[in-house]
Amino acid sequence: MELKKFLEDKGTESALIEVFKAIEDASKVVQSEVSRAGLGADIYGAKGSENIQGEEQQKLDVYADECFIKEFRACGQLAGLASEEQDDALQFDESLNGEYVIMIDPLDGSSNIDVNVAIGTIFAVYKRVSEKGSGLEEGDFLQAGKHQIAAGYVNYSVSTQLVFSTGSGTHIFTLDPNSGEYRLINENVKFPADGKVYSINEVNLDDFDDNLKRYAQICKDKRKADGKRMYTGRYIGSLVADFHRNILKGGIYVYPATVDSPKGKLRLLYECNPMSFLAVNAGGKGSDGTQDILEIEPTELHQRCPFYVGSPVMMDEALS
Ligand code: AHM
Ligand code: MG
Repeated sequence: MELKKFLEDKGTESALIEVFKAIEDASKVVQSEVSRAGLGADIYGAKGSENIQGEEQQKLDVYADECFIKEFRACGQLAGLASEEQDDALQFDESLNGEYVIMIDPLDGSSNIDVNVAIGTIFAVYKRVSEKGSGLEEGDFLQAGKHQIAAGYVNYSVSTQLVFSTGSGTHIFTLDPNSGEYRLINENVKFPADGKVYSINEVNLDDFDDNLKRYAQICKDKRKADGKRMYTGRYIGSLVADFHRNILKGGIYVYPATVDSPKGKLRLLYECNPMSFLAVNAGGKGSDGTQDILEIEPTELHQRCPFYVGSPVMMDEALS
């Protein structure tokens, strides 16, 4: 089944279906560019600029950001956007009657672009809190994750997949290269209750607090009845790809506070919130180590936080 029909059948508001159309269209353009990257086209490498977080921007980061902004501006239902690659939130003056705002990480996993490893686009949609037709306010963007009305990601990998939730289940669509359409392949995907994968950048182990060090050790020590190890480590370094594997196979992803990133590395608004929304809608959990991610009241656009997300049994063990 195609995306538009699926959303219509679910009774999705027509304005939100138009937002999904914009995501669909922009992701196809980005997918096409990503797939040309291996041909030696001049799209690999650094752009020579930094984003507001002091991170070097890759050419594809900037390209993806421009593609999504162009489609979102044209869509007419979005009054504005916040992006990892934009210092400040953007207001779309031509669409102030739009009732939604969107947050994006246009190309997550930037360090993997040049080495042909999976990368992704992450998005989160909210109803604006300010009056339709008026200018946007800070509060439109600084909403707790529990107020998301839709969230998802596009995983540009062996195939390109769109994974999203509008608040009732998490669904997977695959881009069919023949028809150029996203097709439903997995409705109501469920995080396996338990898993065997733990995904964490262990080079930071010395920086972890004692509880997390202990959890990492438990993961290494745990054995099944036959003496074989219970868990295995898998860490791609693209949140989208690590999350995608874990939602299908069962597992936990952790990016805690470290010396290099004392508040954690990942951004609450366009990384942790949407991934937690997807996890919760698939029976998983998302936490900053002490509280539910979706309950955090943001104070800054590019706010970072420690992030734990995954299968419920593994999450409960890690958090305990
Ligand atoms: P990015 O949005 O700049 O690509 O950074 C986020 C990425 C995540 O996709 C990934 O899980 C993490 O950073 C990897 O960081 P590290 O290399 O420190 O393990
Ligand atoms: Mg990212």
